[in-house]
Amino acid sequence: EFVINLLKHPTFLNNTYTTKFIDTTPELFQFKKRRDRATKILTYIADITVNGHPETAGRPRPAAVVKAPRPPALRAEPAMGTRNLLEQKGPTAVADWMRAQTKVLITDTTMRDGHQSLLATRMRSIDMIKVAPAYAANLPQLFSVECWGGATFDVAYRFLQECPWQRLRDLRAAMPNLMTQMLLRASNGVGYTNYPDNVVQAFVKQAAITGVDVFRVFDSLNWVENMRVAMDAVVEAGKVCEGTICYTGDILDPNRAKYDLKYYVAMARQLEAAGAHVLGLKDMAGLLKPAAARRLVKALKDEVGLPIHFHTHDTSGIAGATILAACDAGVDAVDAAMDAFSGGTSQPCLGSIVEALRNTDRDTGLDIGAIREISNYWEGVRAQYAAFESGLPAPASEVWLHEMPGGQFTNLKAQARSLGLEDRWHEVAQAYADANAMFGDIVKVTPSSKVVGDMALMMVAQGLTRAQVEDPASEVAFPDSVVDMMKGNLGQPPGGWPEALQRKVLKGEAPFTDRPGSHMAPVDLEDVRARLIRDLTRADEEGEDSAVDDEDLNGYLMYPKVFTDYRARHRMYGPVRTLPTRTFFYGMEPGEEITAEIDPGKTLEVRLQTVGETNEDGDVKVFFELNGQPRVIRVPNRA
Ligand code: BTN
Ligand code: 3PY
Ligand code: ZN
Repeated sequence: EFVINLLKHPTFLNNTYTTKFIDTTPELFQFKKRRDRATKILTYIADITVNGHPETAGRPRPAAVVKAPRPPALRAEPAMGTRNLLEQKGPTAVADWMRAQTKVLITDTTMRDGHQSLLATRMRSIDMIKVAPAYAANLPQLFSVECWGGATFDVAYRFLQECPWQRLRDLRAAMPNLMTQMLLRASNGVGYTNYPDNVVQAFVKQAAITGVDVFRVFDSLNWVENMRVAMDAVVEAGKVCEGTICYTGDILDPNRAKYDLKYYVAMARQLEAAGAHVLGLKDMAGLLKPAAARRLVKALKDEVGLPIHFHTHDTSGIAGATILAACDAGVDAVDAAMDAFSGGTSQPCLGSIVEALRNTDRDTGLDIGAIREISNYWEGVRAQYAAFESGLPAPASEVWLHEMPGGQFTNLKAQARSLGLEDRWHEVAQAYADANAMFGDIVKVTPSSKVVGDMALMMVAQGLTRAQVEDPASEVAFPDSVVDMMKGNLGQPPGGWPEALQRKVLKGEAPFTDRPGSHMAPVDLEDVRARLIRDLTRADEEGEDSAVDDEDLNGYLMYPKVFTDYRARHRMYGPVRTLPTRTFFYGMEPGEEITAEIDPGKTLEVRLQTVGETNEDGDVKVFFELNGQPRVIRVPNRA
């Protein structure tokens, strides 16, 4: 085993072996028993088979007949697409090209917002990577594929035990002709709080290097001041900067005058002046009604020179009409999810939009047959995630009561469930509306939406009304996220925070009113890296796997504990991202056989023979065949 590890060491493979080798790589010469990756993966399968996956316990299970779907056949070599244009002529040329099209351009959101909004963000990379070549070959006319950012970054490390950067790298390689797109929360990165400017800059730079082409940049309070650092970094990287307005309220309702047409046009002008190539119009909750979309898109087209990219959610069931109204008013690009991942809290149905526009002057030109095949694949994928379905059974006009973002809906519902409040969901919806009113009617999108959600759950759990929360005489222990927001750490909403509530929450502490990043010291990136390597080395008694590349460093800067927990589990279980989804969440049945390609061309064939009895130490022996050879793995029975 020692010799094999030595031969595989990168230093050796790189031909940089010298006599100093023993001095510089002492970890190879500690004769400690080291488990190979196959053993680690078998340990994971054995553990899940015996103990179950903590995330699927007590949840609906995919039917036994549900098999991993096969991706569609490739119809042609990938034709030139938007990515080629970006590479050859740059982001301004992409924007000019968008404006010159009569067709409506389409972004497919299935790999990001689709599953974020329907399956609590739990889709695994392997299910995306398998179908990505079919996108490149069969749908080369797509404007972009949204496949990164938002909640997917955190969830990949935290719950799926995989590296989000590797997902991006693999998707980028599989779709060389299509622009990839990410959702970036401006100075909140892909996290829930403000990061120092140089952390945001480093993150954008790395995302561009690893493979993001279009950055949709928004701020959770629509504060353009807090978007500039991220937007500048995108422009600097030579990628498409989609400066984005988050839509809330109702421009047709005189009682919601805070967010009127003038407000949105003024913000669009600010984003144009800030250097956006494209104007994003992000209706994260699906509140924009068809008549309002007609007015808003027309005004933005008339008053601003940028192409407009519209994003909405179908929670109400009427978003398809809103998209068609926006198309009538001249919108340049719209977001949709592949049929099997559309509707409800997700985006409207991509295939139906394509059909609705066919043979009109805004015909998308997309191949409906190719769309159907890809959607059939997604249908099979979705069936495997039955445990994470918790969305709407039917369209709901209640969205205009609570105004909850589609991407938050399933997550908040899962949080409510874990607090025993799932059957009181409509009370949570009302409390969410009350909390919003209490905060002064704010834009609700990550992270501000999480703050409103935290407040709402607390109000329902503790039976608190808005009046009680606001009453200066009643003691309320506010959630940390509320204190943070009132302190000014997410920035400033239009008109500022309600002063009385802010005083009560902060208990006399003075809030910030400037840009949070302006009073955060830059992080010494190389110092953080050195300390992280030291910590990982110390935590790993086997003395391997403590390398920290730029992607790792940026992951750690976003989510320090989530990242180090991920690395600790990775040492234990190996590259479990390569397992089929059913195996990852449910383990294996006796007699079942699966494969896992742990490296290109290196495939493990795993057969589960039987699961033994639990011995007096509480351990279970699990009997496998690995590439035809018997292997026994012992795991604790924690059930
Ligand atoms: C998490 O929820 O922490 C991520 C899922 C991986 C946890 C692993 S799965 C095998 C083992 N059994 C558990 O209960 N936890 C770990
Ligand atoms: C996110 O930031 O994750 C969102 O989806 C906001 O809509
Ligand atoms: Zn969305």
